[in-house]
Amino acid sequence: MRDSIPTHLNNPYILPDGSLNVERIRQDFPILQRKVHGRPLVYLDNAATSQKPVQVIDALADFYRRYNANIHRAIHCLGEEATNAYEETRAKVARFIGAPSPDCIIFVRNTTEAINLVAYTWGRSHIGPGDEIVLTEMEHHSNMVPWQRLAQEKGARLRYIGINHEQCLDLDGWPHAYLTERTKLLAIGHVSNGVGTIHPVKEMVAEARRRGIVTLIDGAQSVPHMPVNVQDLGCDFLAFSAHKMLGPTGVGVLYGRLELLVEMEPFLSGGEMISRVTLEGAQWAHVPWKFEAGTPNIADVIAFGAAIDYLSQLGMERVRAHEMELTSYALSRLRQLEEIVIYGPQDISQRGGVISFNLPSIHPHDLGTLLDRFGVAIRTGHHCNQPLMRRLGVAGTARASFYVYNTFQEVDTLIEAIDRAQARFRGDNAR
Ligand code: C6P
Repeated sequence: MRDSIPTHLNNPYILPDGSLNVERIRQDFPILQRKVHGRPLVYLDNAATSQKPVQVIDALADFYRRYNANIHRAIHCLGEEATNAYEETRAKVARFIGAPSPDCIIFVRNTTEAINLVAYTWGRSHIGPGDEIVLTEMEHHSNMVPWQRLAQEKGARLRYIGINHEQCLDLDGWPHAYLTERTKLLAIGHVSNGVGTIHPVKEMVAEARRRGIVTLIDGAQSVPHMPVNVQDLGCDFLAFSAHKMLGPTGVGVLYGRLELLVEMEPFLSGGEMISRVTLEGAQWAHVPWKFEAGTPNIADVIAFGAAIDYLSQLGMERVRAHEMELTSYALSRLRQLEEIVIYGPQDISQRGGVISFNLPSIHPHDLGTLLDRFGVAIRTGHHCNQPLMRRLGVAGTARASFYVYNTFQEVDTLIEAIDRAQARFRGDNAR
């Protein structure tokens, strides 16, 4: 992959061989300097939320220090600067995911809200009794519960694509067994946050579109980690969160195909989303503002723009290449541990930078607690994937997830910490 990526000689984040200069990147993340329980922090919980570079932190502070004002209303200088910076982030997001226009980008709070927006607006007016919505058993609750509620309200039916022994989608019988003349929506995750599987969403979306079925991709775990282009994927909706891609919390994105957004009803209503209000009723503002009622999260949206700049400077192909190398190394080391069960496909090209595993002798929560004592932060539990965990026959897993600032040395620290946790646990249990 590296050979195809041009090296930018003036880019300090790229090494001469075209890979990420991780040591340089790490200097931008103040939190990586801190210690946890007296040890250097090894942050491997990036699927939950990523850390923030100084460029993002500074952009946030700079807004409040220099040009804090409400947007789209004031004609004063501060209001104009704030509006421009906010709308500039919309344009950056559009370019980042290959959207045809900034008008296709709606700012919300997070992935969860983006999916709910579609369920409440498009879903309410297009799903009726007997209609079918196709999901997978691997969906995060955020791409499952809104559809369960909608189906219940409308008398629609949910169909779930199952999984195979490697926790890939079981596509035997696809598409005929799932996509029928009653199917109205295909809503699927791009990368599983539970086990790291990358799904063949482009091919699945193409089958759905051929049948006139609307498609939604939950990109919470793909947009931060690999090149994602909505025109290439061909999806109607894409949802993702800024906080998982170096940006602040409280900002999410819904990309929507313009024709659909234009005909959709608003989600929340009130100020900012109208063009005219009388005592009798109101007319809506144009897309995307029709979907952004009230004062939005101005500062965080602007700081998200700095996160997009940062990732763009790294190059998403390099981000993906770095995570593949780390994941591959971590898998090779983890596989040497006795009795470990690692979930997800063997083929590294079908995996994101997420490794979910279980050690039969230690409950994942106990492992997580012991690793924390070594400064290693992982996530344990069901990862908002209860149906998937049930399918795997476990209450939860331990999960390490990587990002641009993680190193091979940190993988070694993880393995060493697991070794010591196992030894300690054996000792404790023997007593
Ligand atoms: N997954 C994790 O630790 P929000 O919380 O709205 O920003 O993102 C929700 C969400 C939706 N889809 C997928 C695939 C996700 O991974 C997440 C968030 C976190 O795995 C928190 S549960």
